[in-house]
Amino acid sequence: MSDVDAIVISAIEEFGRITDADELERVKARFLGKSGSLTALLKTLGTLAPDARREAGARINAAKDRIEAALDQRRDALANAALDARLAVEALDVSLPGRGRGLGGIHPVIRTWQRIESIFNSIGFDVADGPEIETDWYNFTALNNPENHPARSMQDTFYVEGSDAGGLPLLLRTHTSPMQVRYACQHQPPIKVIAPGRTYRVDSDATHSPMFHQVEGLWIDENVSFADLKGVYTDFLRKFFETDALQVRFRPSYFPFTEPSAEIDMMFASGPQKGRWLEISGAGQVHPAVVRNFGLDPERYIGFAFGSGLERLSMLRYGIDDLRLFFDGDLRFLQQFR
Ligand code: 2U9
Repeated sequence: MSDVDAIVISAIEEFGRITDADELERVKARFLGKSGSLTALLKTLGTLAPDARREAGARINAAKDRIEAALDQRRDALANAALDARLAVEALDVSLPGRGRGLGGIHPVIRTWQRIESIFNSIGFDVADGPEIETDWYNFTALNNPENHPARSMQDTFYVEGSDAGGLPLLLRTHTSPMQVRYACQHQPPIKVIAPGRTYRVDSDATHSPMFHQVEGLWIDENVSFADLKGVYTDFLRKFFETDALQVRFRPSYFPFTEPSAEIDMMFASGPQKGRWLEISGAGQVHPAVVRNFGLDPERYIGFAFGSGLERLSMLRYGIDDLRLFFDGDLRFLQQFR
């Protein structure tokens, strides 16, 4: 075997052993580089006679072509192997079923909130909004709550740090009424508004949550009567529960902000709750002292207010028997309202 053949064979052998592309380029130099073995042979050509030089030159060039062909082949093989390895690591099975995104839903209490807004909107009521941290005046004083009323005690109300301009404590609103006070102070009669929202009281057991939702309504004008209250509220209940076969009764009651005041009961004519009076709301004619706090003359302006719990309305509408289900975040419960 000639020197030239031996070089070609050893190049092909070495290339075959190499598994790294950079290493392959380094080994290539040992054969074809400036001081490579084939280049060394080329340099000896000058010492040969012309015929022998031609023949040896041709053989060396052919060897160079074979080494370069082997090199290309190995380069391709290494590149393919690298690509295969990458594909294996980054494999993506496009035939797998997608994970999907869980479809969210509206919480049942918020559904009730939305239904109530749309029912009252349809009969001309505006919707008020306002802060959850309130001043003593908007939450109590403006609503004719006497100084010694238990609602004002630490046991019943969450007080927060800080105080208003008059040095009175700030608190988490105990009802949505302060939103209506703010609204009434900023608008001229007719004042026709509902105020839905979160409210807070120091109360926590099977039937009370420290945070719950209320909707209150207020209609003040020159001639709004208790009969209007009965009509509006009965109409609301029939729309909300989607039945006209629903009876409503008013029982005398007491609230500092209304006079006279009433508890509203309702009775379904069919279904599992049929035939039982159910307490649903409080209401009354707005107290003249409260009307005066809006900056209005109670001799001229009169009207009614009502207040209902959104959890209570939701429980009756959906047949839910435990208040805590609304606050547990249990998907088995919530998914039923998607
Ligand atoms: C203004 C004047 C009067 C709102 C009213 C009630 C009666 C009432 C309770 C029902 C169940 C609250 O969620 S509950 O615990 N509410 O009984 N609320 S009258 O009276 C107002 C409101 C605003 C300016």
